[in-house]
Amino acid sequence: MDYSFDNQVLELSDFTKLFGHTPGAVSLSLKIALVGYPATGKTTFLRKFTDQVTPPTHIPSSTLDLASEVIRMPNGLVVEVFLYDVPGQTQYIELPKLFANRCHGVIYFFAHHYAYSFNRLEYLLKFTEKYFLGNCYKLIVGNQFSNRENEIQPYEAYEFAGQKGLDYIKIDLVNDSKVVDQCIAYFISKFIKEES
Ligand SMILES: Nc1nc2c(ncn2[C@@H]2O[C@H](COP(=O)(O)OP(=O)(O)OP(=O)(O)O)[C@@H](O)[C@H]2O)c(=O)[nH]1
Ligand SMILES: [Mg+2]
Repeated sequence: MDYSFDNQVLELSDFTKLFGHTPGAVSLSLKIALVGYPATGKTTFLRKFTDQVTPPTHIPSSTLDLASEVIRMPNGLVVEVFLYDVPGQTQYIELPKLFANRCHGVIYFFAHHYAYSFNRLEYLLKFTEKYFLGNCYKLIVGNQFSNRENEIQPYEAYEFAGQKGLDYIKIDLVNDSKVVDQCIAYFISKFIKEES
């Protein structure tokens, strides 16, 4: 099993970023929160999405960070994506505030080389469930650091996600340049399918 996205997501991830002001062009706004234990790759994910940069060292995030991009999908739809980078250290303080407004998607991060970050997902899922307003799509993302040995194997994460009725994707933020766009396209595909 390769734990990658399906064809529809792969097609949708072939989107174009629109730079500059696009008044009136946006037909859908999506708010996606990045949550998970410290040092699992949330800020790296955000930086990859906005400026294709991989932070070289772990500087723990201390405040909620927000980035947005306007993208044109292959089908012409223009979507504004807001990514909220929730600091691992203060997530239980930040999340209730963040979820006071509707969030359309949550990415739950763990790192494959660090079992504790995976074991905490159960609690984090329960914690966030309490605050959702409306339907919120969820994705479990296992960040595989190519320079570290796995403590959690992909099949374990796949089984855990299955028990929760969720999808799991294995990513490598350093070596796979398309994976961030694919995660974003995953939420857009869910939203288009089930809410339109
Ligand atoms: N090798 C490798 N390193 C990665 C990957 N993703 C992130 N890193 C590194 O892991 C470290 C931590 O990543 P961050 O993105 O800062 O982690 P975070 O989840 O934002 O952590 P907090 O802000 O403390 O919650 C950084 O040094 C990144 O360069 C990956 O896919 N592969
Ligand atoms: Mg961070």
